[in-house]
Amino acid sequence: MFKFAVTLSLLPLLVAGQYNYPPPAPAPAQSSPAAAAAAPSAPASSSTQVNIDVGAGGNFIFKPANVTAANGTLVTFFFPDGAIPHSVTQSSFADPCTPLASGFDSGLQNSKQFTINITNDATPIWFFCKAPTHCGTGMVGSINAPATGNTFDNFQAAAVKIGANEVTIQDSGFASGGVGALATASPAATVSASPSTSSGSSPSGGSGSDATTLVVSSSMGLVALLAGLTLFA
Ligand SMILES: *[C@@H]1O[C@H](CO)[C@@H](O)[C@H](O)[C@H]1NC(C)=O
Ligand SMILES: *[C@@H]1O[C@H](CO)[C@@H](O)[C@H](O)[C@H]1NC(C)=O
Ligand SMILES: *[C@@H]1O[C@H](CO)[C@@H](O)[C@H](O)[C@H]1NC(C)=O
Ligand SMILES: [Cu+2]
Repeated sequence: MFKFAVTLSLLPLLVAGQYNYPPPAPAPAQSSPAAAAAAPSAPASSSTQVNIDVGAGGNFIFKPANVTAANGTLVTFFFPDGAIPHSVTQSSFADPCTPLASGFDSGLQNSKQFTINITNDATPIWFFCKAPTHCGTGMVGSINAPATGNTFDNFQAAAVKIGANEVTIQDSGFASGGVGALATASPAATVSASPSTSSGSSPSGGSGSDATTLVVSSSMGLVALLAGLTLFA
């Protein structure tokens, strides 16, 4: 009888151990990543525009080639007039010259502009030009690439390493979608010239990207732009 009573008295402890009772305080649940992500902290109305010249100066480059763009930023690529068509085709860090499944693709273009909308600035976006031989000579670009590790420089070096072994990618025109950025409209006739043509930014991007960033909703942004342009004057 005494033994039975002891066994009964242990029951709550056993139950507690098995079902982890009492439950943890609700505080950790409120600060979970899911709850943090759902918090309406990020302004949805960021109206930033970034312009990138495709094949700037007749070279097989994107200019700038490495930019930072927050969620909601519209990144517009300008394809110049000229005999050589280029493309903006999403790829991956691991395979610079291979289209990413469900990635965006402008298709080979001339005299057009093409815009993507950044939807996840926490994910680097890698892209290349699918015109034969262009990627293997380093015609690649990145958005929100990290400063260390998988950097833009390492991405471009990987493309150049592929070099003449680049596999020719068939052009099937515009593909909507994208990972980390969305393309919703096919390339359209150019309606505004890219200001980056005269910015003198370096081909590899870097600090030059600041000069082509227009924060349209903020006068501070314009001041920053003017300051950036002054640096190149
Ligand atoms: C860009 O995408 C965001 C959602 O990710 C949306 O709220 C915004 O309206 C889009 N901007 C344009 C110009 O389509
Ligand atoms: C941008 O959007 C992505 C996807 O919703 C989110 O994971 C990320 O935290 C957002 N970035 C910022 C700075 O809010
Ligand atoms: C590319 O841009 C990122 C910011 O998005 C910056 O941190 C990085 O240093 C740049 N890399 C190169 C090689 O310019
Ligand atoms: Cu090209």
